[in-house]
Amino acid sequence: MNSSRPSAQHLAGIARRIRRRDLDMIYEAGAGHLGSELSCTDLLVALYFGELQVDPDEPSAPTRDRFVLSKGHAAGVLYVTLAEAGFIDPAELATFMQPGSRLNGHPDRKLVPGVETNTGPLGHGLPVAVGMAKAAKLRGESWRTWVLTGDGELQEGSNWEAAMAAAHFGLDNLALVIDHNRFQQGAAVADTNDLAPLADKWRAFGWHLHELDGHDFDAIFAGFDVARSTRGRPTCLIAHTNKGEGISFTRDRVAWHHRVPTAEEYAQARAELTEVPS
Ligand SMILES: Cc1ncc(C[n+]2csc(CCOP(=O)(O)OP(=O)(O)O)c2C)c(N)n1
Ligand SMILES: [Mg+2]
Repeated sequence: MNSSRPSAQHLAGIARRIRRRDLDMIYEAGAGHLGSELSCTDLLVALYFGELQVDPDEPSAPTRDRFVLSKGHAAGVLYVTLAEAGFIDPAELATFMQPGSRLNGHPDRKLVPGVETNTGPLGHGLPVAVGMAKAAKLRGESWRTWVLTGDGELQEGSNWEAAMAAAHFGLDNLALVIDHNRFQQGAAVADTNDLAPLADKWRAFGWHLHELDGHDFDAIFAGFDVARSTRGRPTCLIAHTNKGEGISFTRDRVAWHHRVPTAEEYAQARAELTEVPS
């Protein structure tokens, strides 16, 4: 474990703040993917505040680590995280999904500093990330590429072509994090087009496989360390998460994939997301 990383308690405070601002933003905008965003908040916090070598003052530095949010429908929580990390002004979050805003429902790399590639159509983040990691290898550069997909997203065949290529090229500078919350849009993944046995599939495709609790910062960092120390092949981290994590009545409820809270629901959710006592 990298001892220079912030404590789990500190990161839990950041994650709580991000969940709260994300909830506010979706309520104010009247749109967004609340369940999808709460599901991956802890993973984003671990990446941006404990792993990625990125600099908000130089977001295009050639040697930065690359992060691709392949599940682009969770753009809102990426924007809140980028604001918390200093890439964009927090005041701008009030423009989320408004006409003329840079903060669209899906992220745009030409508009938002820190966004590495446009996503939204599922199944394209991993293929793009394979290209990034291959480019780093060709140039002999040591930056790393990280990509976060949904689990339902893995039903897209493009992921499996990319998985095959990444193993073929021996891309040990590439790590895939799967937000395995067991739900997609409108239904459970297992009832739609089952991925099981998911871990065996990645092993069969030549990846190093590690499973972790996607809401436990120590476990997430242990997984990141596995990815960084694996040689000769890419690493897949299956992060076991809960869709809607952090608010009691959105957790594991598929309806909250993209539902907007009523005034009463918003008040209850806001009360649950109080400050973490220091
Ligand atoms: C190619 C494509 N098909 C359909 C959609 C519509 N869509 C947006 S989110 C979603 C479900 C994604 O589920 P999952 O990957 O499990 O993400 P989660 O929200 O659970 O993290 C779908 C089908 C899309 N964005 N792209
Ligand atoms: Mg899912």
